[in-house]
Amino acid sequence: MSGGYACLSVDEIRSSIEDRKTRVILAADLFTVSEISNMLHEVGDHICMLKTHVDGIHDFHLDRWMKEVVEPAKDMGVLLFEDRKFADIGYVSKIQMLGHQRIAQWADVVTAHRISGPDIVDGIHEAWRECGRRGSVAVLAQMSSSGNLLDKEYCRAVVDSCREIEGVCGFIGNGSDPSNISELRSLVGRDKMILTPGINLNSREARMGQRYGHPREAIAAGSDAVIVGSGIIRNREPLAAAMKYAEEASV
Ligand code: 6AU
Repeated sequence: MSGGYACLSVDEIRSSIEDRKTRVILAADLFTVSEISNMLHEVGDHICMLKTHVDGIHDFHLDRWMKEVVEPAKDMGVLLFEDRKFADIGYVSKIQMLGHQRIAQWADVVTAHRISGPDIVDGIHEAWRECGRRGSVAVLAQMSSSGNLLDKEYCRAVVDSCREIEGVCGFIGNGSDPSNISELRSLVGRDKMILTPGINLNSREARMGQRYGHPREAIAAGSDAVIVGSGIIRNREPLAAAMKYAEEASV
């Protein structure tokens, strides 16, 4: 318990990843519930979490979402990771968790920025508690996009202020540069996770300021799991691509 709420612990999340035998988190940046459901069914055996941006889904409908995405993912043992990047005050983050997409009802992990203060973590957990559920927050310590403002000093302040918070399972670290991951790991220690976007076997696929690194280098530098979107979902053969990323990200 922390701040009066029960959390999904780092150990529980790490053991769920181990059970799945893959360190690939799928960034399912697709536009309809069916596309996401179909992708989950296609590559589900090779991923440990399904990362979503529900606010980007054109036909989002909660009943369909629960039936076609959440229930199958749970049956597979795949954790649901909503990358909402909460950044508001604690109370507003809570109401966003409980808003029309009902993130608190189905997400196991959500992302948040630390910029507004540590109460954002409490707000998010209050929403889970009101739904009778547990989850955990991954806080952005670095970003993969070029020109971002999360510099070394900010990164250190994020880690120092969140390392002891039980409701935080870990940090988002930049996969496009393995030295960023090594530095983050030395700040974080072993007790929290590092989840790593900005991963693609083909760095030329980067667009709109995204930057990419290699999955094997990110894991070797200390990442717990890599977040892969385009490398799998835009591949002509998503299943073969997911298998390849899972193999490259194995230790
Ligand atoms: O592999 P991509 O480039 O197609 O997709 C990358 C995914 C997207 C981004 O929202 C997300 O990773 N992402 C994140 C997070 C928190 O996951 C942080 C970041 O710094 N960069 C980034 O691309 O769904």
